[in-house]
Amino acid sequence: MEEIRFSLDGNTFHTVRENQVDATTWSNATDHGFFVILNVAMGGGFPDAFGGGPDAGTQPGHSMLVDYVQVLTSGGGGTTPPPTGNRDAYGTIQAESFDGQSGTMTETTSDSGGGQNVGALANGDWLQFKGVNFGSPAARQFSARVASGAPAGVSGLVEVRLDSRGNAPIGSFSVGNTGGWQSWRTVPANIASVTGTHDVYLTFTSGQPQDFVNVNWFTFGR
Ligand SMILES: [Ca+2]
Repeated sequence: MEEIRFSLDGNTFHTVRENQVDATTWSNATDHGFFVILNVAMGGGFPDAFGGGPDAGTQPGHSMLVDYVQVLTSGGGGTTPPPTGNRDAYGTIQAESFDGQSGTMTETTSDSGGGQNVGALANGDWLQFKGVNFGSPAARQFSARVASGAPAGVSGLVEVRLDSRGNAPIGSFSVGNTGGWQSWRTVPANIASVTGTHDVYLTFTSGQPQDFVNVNWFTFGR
Protein backbone atom coordinates (compact mmCIF):
# COMPACT_ATOMS: atom_id res chain seq x y z
CA MET A 1 0.00 0.00 0.00
CA GLU A 2 1.47 3.32 -1.05
CA GLU A 3 0.68 6.54 0.73
CA ILE A 4 1.62 10.19 0.63
CA ARG A 5 2.31 11.77 4.00
CA PHE A 6 2.39 15.51 4.61
CA SER A 7 4.52 16.51 7.58
CA LEU A 8 5.54 19.70 9.33
CA ASP A 9 8.63 19.57 11.56
CA GLY A 10 8.48 15.77 11.53
CA ASN A 11 4.80 15.52 12.52
CA THR A 12 2.44 14.03 9.95
CA PHE A 13 -0.72 16.09 9.65
CA HIS A 14 -2.31 14.57 6.53
CA THR A 15 -2.11 11.19 4.78
CA VAL A 16 -3.59 10.07 1.46
CA ARG A 17 -3.54 6.30 0.85
CA GLU A 18 -3.59 4.44 -2.45
CA ASN A 19 -6.95 2.78 -1.66
CA GLN A 20 -8.69 6.10 -1.00
CA VAL A 21 -8.79 6.94 -4.72
CA ASP A 22 -9.18 4.90 -7.89
CA ALA A 23 -6.10 3.32 -9.48
CA THR A 24 -5.94 5.78 -12.39
CA THR A 25 -6.09 8.79 -10.09
CA TRP A 26 -3.35 7.35 -7.89
CA SER A 27 -1.15 6.56 -10.88
CA ASN A 28 -1.71 10.02 -12.35
CA ALA A 29 -0.74 11.58 -9.03
CA THR A 30 2.35 9.52 -8.21
CA ASP A 31 3.91 7.55 -11.07
CA HIS A 32 6.10 10.30 -12.50
CA GLY A 33 8.68 12.86 -11.49
CA PHE A 34 7.81 15.68 -9.14
CA PHE A 35 8.50 19.38 -8.91
CA VAL A 36 8.73 21.37 -5.71
CA ILE A 37 6.81 24.62 -6.16
CA LEU A 38 7.47 27.34 -3.62
CA ASN A 39 4.69 29.86 -3.94
CA VAL A 40 4.08 33.16 -2.20
CA ALA A 41 0.37 33.96 -2.56
CA MET A 42 -1.51 36.99 -1.35
CA GLY A 43 -5.15 37.81 -1.66
CA GLY A 44 -8.09 35.49 -2.18
CA GLY A 45 -9.26 34.20 1.18
CA PHE A 46 -5.82 34.30 2.76
CA PRO A 47 -5.75 37.42 4.94
CA ASP A 48 -9.36 36.99 5.99
CA ALA A 49 -8.76 33.42 7.06
CA PHE A 50 -6.21 34.62 9.60
CA GLY A 51 -8.25 37.32 11.27
CA GLY A 52 -9.31 39.79 8.64
CA GLY A 53 -7.95 42.01 5.97
CA PRO A 54 -6.48 42.92 3.70
CA ASP A 55 -5.46 46.01 5.63
CA ALA A 56 -2.52 48.42 5.61
CA GLY A 57 -0.23 45.63 6.73
CA THR A 58 -1.07 43.59 3.64
CA GLN A 59 1.61 44.81 1.28
CA PRO A 60 2.55 43.39 -2.10
CA GLY A 61 6.07 43.15 -3.41
CA HIS A 62 7.74 41.22 -0.62
CA SER A 63 10.10 38.32 -1.31
CA MET A 64 10.27 34.87 0.25
CA LEU A 65 13.54 33.64 1.71
CA VAL A 66 14.08 29.87 1.35
CA ASP A 67 17.03 28.48 3.29
CA TYR A 68 17.07 25.20 1.40
CA VAL A 69 14.98 22.57 -0.37
CA GLN A 70 15.95 18.94 0.16
CA VAL A 71 14.72 15.75 -1.50
CA LEU A 72 15.34 12.58 0.49
CA THR A 73 14.79 8.89 -0.24
CA SER A 74 14.16 6.45 2.58
CA GLY A 75 14.15 2.66 2.49
CA GLY A 76 11.38 0.87 0.62
CA GLY A 77 9.65 2.53 -2.27
CA GLY A 78 11.07 0.04 -4.76
CA THR A 79 14.78 0.68 -4.32
CA THR A 80 17.02 -2.36 -4.37
CA PRO A 81 18.17 -3.19 -0.84
CA PRO A 82 21.92 -3.29 -0.25
CA PRO A 83 23.46 -6.80 -0.24
CA THR A 84 24.06 -8.50 3.09
CA GLY A 85 27.68 -9.46 2.30
CA ASN A 86 30.44 -7.70 0.42
CA ARG A 87 29.88 -6.36 -3.07
CA ASP A 88 31.94 -7.63 -6.01
CA ALA A 89 33.75 -4.66 -7.53
CA TYR A 90 33.81 -6.44 -10.89
CA GLY A 91 30.13 -7.27 -10.94
CA THR A 92 27.38 -4.81 -11.82
CA ILE A 93 26.67 -2.59 -8.83
CA GLN A 94 23.21 -1.11 -9.18
CA ALA A 95 23.19 2.58 -8.26
CA GLU A 96 19.87 2.19 -6.46
CA SER A 97 21.37 -0.44 -4.11
CA PHE A 98 23.17 2.30 -2.17
CA ASP A 99 23.73 2.08 1.57
CA GLY A 100 23.53 5.84 2.02
CA GLN A 101 22.92 8.93 -0.07
CA SER A 102 22.27 12.63 -0.08
CA GLY A 103 20.22 14.64 -2.52
CA THR A 104 19.21 11.76 -4.80
CA MET A 105 16.03 10.04 -5.90
CA THR A 106 15.25 6.72 -7.56
CA GLU A 107 13.04 6.18 -10.58
CA THR A 108 12.15 3.49 -13.10
CA THR A 109 14.70 3.32 -15.91
CA SER A 110 14.02 2.60 -19.57
CA ASP A 111 17.63 1.45 -20.04
CA SER A 112 18.23 -2.12 -21.16
CA GLY A 113 17.90 -4.45 -18.19
CA GLY A 114 15.15 -2.36 -16.65
CA GLY A 115 15.01 -1.77 -12.93
CA GLN A 116 15.71 1.64 -11.50
CA ASN A 117 18.23 4.41 -11.80
CA VAL A 118 19.30 7.07 -9.36
CA GLY A 119 18.52 10.57 -10.53
CA ALA A 120 18.38 14.25 -9.66
CA LEU A 121 22.15 14.23 -9.15
CA ALA A 122 23.66 17.66 -8.76
CA ASN A 123 26.66 19.33 -7.17
CA GLY A 124 27.29 18.02 -3.64
CA ASP A 125 25.10 14.92 -3.93
CA TRP A 126 26.55 11.50 -3.14
CA LEU A 127 25.90 7.76 -2.95
CA GLN A 128 27.57 5.29 -0.57
CA PHE A 129 28.20 1.60 -1.30
CA LYS A 130 29.61 -0.33 1.63
CA GLY A 131 31.99 -3.28 1.44
CA VAL A 132 33.11 -3.28 -2.19
CA ASN A 133 35.68 -6.06 -2.63
CA PHE A 134 38.38 -5.24 -5.19
CA GLY A 135 40.56 -8.22 -4.31
CA SER A 136 43.96 -8.50 -5.98
CA PRO A 137 45.46 -7.65 -8.47
CA ALA A 138 44.43 -4.03 -8.35
CA ALA A 139 41.49 -2.45 -10.12
CA ARG A 140 42.50 0.39 -12.45
CA GLN A 141 39.28 1.08 -14.33
CA PHE A 142 35.87 2.44 -13.45
CA SER A 143 32.85 2.73 -15.68
CA ALA A 144 29.33 3.92 -15.04
CA ARG A 145 26.09 3.80 -16.98
CA VAL A 146 24.89 7.40 -17.13
CA ALA A 147 22.32 9.58 -18.84
CA SER A 148 21.85 13.33 -18.83
CA GLY A 149 19.28 15.81 -20.00
CA ALA A 150 21.24 18.70 -18.54
CA PRO A 151 20.74 22.07 -20.23
CA ALA A 152 23.41 23.43 -22.56
CA GLY A 153 26.41 24.63 -20.60
CA VAL A 154 25.68 22.38 -17.61
CA SER A 155 28.02 19.49 -16.88
CA GLY A 156 29.75 17.89 -13.94
CA LEU A 157 32.01 15.18 -12.62
CA VAL A 158 31.12 11.67 -11.49
CA GLU A 159 33.83 10.93 -8.93
CA VAL A 160 34.90 7.76 -7.09
CA ARG A 161 36.15 8.07 -3.52
CA LEU A 162 37.14 5.34 -1.07
CA ASP A 163 36.18 5.03 2.60
CA SER A 164 35.31 8.70 3.20
CA ARG A 165 33.64 11.44 1.21
CA GLY A 166 36.43 13.69 2.47
CA ASN A 167 39.12 11.66 0.69
CA ALA A 168 40.36 12.83 -2.70
CA PRO A 169 38.76 11.09 -5.70
CA ILE A 170 40.68 8.11 -7.09
CA GLY A 171 39.13 8.80 -10.50
CA SER A 172 36.36 10.67 -12.26
CA PHE A 173 34.78 11.45 -15.58
CA SER A 174 32.95 14.48 -16.87
CA VAL A 175 29.44 14.24 -18.24
CA GLY A 176 27.04 16.64 -19.89
CA ASN A 177 23.90 16.18 -21.94
CA THR A 178 23.69 12.68 -23.48
CA GLY A 179 20.47 13.39 -25.36
CA GLY A 180 18.04 12.98 -22.48
CA TRP A 181 17.58 11.75 -18.93
CA GLN A 182 17.00 8.21 -20.25
CA SER A 183 19.59 8.29 -23.07
CA TRP A 184 22.15 5.96 -21.57
CA ARG A 185 25.82 5.47 -22.29
CA THR A 186 28.64 3.66 -20.50
CA VAL A 187 31.48 6.04 -19.67
CA PRO A 188 34.90 4.66 -18.62
CA ALA A 189 37.56 6.29 -16.49
CA ASN A 190 40.97 5.38 -15.17
CA ILE A 191 41.35 5.18 -11.40
CA ALA A 192 44.31 4.97 -9.06
CA SER A 193 44.99 1.31 -8.38
CA VAL A 194 42.96 -0.17 -5.54
CA THR A 195 42.97 -3.57 -3.82
CA GLY A 196 41.11 -5.00 -0.83
CA THR A 197 37.66 -4.07 0.44
CA HIS A 198 36.45 -0.50 0.73
CA ASP A 199 33.35 1.60 1.09
CA VAL A 200 32.88 3.33 -2.27
CA TYR A 201 31.38 6.78 -2.61
CA LEU A 202 30.13 8.19 -5.88
CA THR A 203 30.23 11.94 -5.49
CA PHE A 204 28.87 14.50 -7.91
CA THR A 205 30.55 17.84 -8.49
CA SER A 206 29.49 20.65 -10.79
CA GLY A 207 30.06 24.34 -11.20
CA GLN A 208 26.35 24.77 -11.88
CA PRO A 209 23.48 24.07 -9.47
CA GLN A 210 21.30 22.08 -11.89
CA ASP A 211 20.92 18.30 -11.93
CA PHE A 212 23.46 17.01 -14.44
CA VAL A 213 23.39 13.21 -14.44
CA ASN A 214 21.44 9.99 -13.74
CA VAL A 215 23.27 6.76 -12.87
CA ASN A 216 21.89 3.28 -13.55
CA TRP A 217 24.86 1.11 -12.50
CA PHE A 218 28.65 1.08 -12.28
CA THR A 219 31.49 -1.43 -12.16
CA PHE A 220 35.25 -1.66 -11.91
CA GLY A 221 37.88 -3.39 -14.05
CA ARG A 222 41.51 -4.41 -13.84
CA1 LIG B 1 19.93 0.33 -11.87
